[in-house]
Amino acid sequence: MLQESEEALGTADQDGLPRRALEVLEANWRGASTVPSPALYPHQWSWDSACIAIGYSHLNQERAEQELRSLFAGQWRNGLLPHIVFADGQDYFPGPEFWRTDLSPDAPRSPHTSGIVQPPVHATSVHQVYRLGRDRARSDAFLAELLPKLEAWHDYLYRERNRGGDGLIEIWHPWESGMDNSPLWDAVFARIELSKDEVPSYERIDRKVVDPAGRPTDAEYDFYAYLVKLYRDRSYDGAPIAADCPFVVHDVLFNSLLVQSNRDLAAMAAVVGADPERHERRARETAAAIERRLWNKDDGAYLDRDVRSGEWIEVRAGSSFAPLYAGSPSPERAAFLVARLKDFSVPVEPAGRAVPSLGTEDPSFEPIRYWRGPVWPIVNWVAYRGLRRSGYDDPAAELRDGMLELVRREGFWEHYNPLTGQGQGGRQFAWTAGLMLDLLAAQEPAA
Ligand code: 9WN
Repeated sequence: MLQESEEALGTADQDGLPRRALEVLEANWRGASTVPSPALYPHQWSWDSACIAIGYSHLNQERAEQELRSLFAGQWRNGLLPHIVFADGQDYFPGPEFWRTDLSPDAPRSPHTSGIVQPPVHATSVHQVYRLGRDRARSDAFLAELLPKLEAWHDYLYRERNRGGDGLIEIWHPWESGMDNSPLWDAVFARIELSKDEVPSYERIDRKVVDPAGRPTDAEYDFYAYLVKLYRDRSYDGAPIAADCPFVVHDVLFNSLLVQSNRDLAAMAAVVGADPERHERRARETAAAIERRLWNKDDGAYLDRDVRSGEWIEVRAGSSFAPLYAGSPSPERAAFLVARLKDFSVPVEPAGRAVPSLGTEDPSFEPIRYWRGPVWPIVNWVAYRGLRRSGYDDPAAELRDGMLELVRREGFWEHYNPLTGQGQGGRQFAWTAGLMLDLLAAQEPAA
């Protein structure tokens, strides 16, 4: 299959990158789903799995479908798609005993899951897996099975997280953004007074597994744990959490991914003869709300907003270019953003560029510490697709070449140092492999 896959991607000259990516995915495969990285993250993560399936969509239909099926096995009765589906007996904080999602009547009894969400890239993933599937009968069955689950997932977001009713969806935990300790959240945390007795006791495992210099701080983990306790104390009931949660954010990346997922959902609904209108309308509404409420004209940037304080979050993160991916900016705004992206990105020798998670000139920039500077594959994949959809093929190719160069040189790491290119964080990282397979496929001229 490997040789076949290199031929399928037309990339046999890529220093064996497709084969090396597939080896990582194979090593992290646990029979029905893939762990992000063996020691650090020994369970299934939501947006990681969507990206892994995107990678597999080019090469292994069965695996791609199984990855998504396993994830949706953890879906709640109210549609919530949890950010972690737990495997039994693995060390990770916070595990099922900390989440206690059994307190919610909506959570499944099995498998155990977390009680929050991650960025909604799933409909896009399912659609790609469906489109590229070679066994069409199998693809049709997969679509029929996943479509109602995806609809329930989006219905959950538009029902429970749409406070203003205008289609801008809110997140309730930094982990829901997927960008745990980004400086985006510093001002939100600074507003919350946290006394020691509000923080439940817990023990971190991550720092024993990878270099602590690349991980969030203890003070940040106190907030993470405190917020989980807040949900737990409300039995994961949406209304009291919406009323009491001090962390409520309109995030640019989350909403941008959702716009495209709505479009993909609409396209899939049309395939089975269902009405796509609800999904098309949501795509339009959320895109319009991004333009109206997250574009800061004084800064000339898309910025997150702290819903509780009503203030802008004045941090330019790598994720702030995501509206290009959503296709929501006007051509003028897109051109402006593309010019900014060029300055924001860093060179990767010998040829290519990469988008760091935070601008290197930002006073909070740290090249090693997780979401405070390092280059993350997902941020670059979103920027790559955004440039492509907006017609900027050359800068898109530069990002693709930059990412592939980092991986070729260093291997499949969780993230990369934007100043040196060094691989960092967790090793043998699955969604890095998945997204690189997608970028490799994108090198092929359109058929
Ligand atoms: C918490 C699995 C996940 C990614 C996130 C990344 C990190 C978890 C953690 O790892 O978050 O969900 O324990 O730090 O920030 O984007 O999905 O790879």
